[in-house]
Amino acid sequence: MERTFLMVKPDGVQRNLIGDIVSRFENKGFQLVGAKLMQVTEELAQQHYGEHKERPFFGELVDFITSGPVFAMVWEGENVISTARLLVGATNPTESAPGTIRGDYAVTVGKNIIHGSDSPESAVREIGLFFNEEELVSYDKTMSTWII
Ligand code: RTP
Ligand code: MG
Repeated sequence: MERTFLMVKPDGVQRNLIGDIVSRFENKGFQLVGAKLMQVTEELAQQHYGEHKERPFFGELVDFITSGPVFAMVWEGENVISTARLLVGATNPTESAPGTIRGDYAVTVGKNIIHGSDSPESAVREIGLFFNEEELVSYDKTMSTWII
């Protein structure tokens, strides 16, 4: 089953959007397999956003993502990588459609609430950067005896 890495950025945590964002992915039908509130270090930020290190906004991006706690998550499901990007919305909130997370909550590209892996390769790389294997849980909700 496919997995992706999603992260509520410091602006989303500060604006109390963790619950809403988790609900959107639960309601869609995806399964949470790992999550934690954490402070991103400068080193982790530079690794995570390494592909942008030559871009003029790289310094601001690293400063922003380390400015407060983030909520890091791994979600599992059919086509979850591309579908999660649809739910996240376009990078620039001036272009993200209403109904998407960025379309509903963000106004500026530098503070766009949430990160989502953009490919299977990115998902594997980012999950490995943020989580140890023992922090991820595979489980089958249909086997839960307390709801039978
Ligand atoms: P993310 O990696 O955060 O999920 O965002 P994304 O794939 O939609 O966009 P990406 O191209 O990977 O850019 C990473 C983040 O850099 C900031 N950005 N600023 N000032 C600018 O022109 C600019 N362009 C990108 C955004 O916060 C974007 O999420
Ligand atoms: Mg990206």
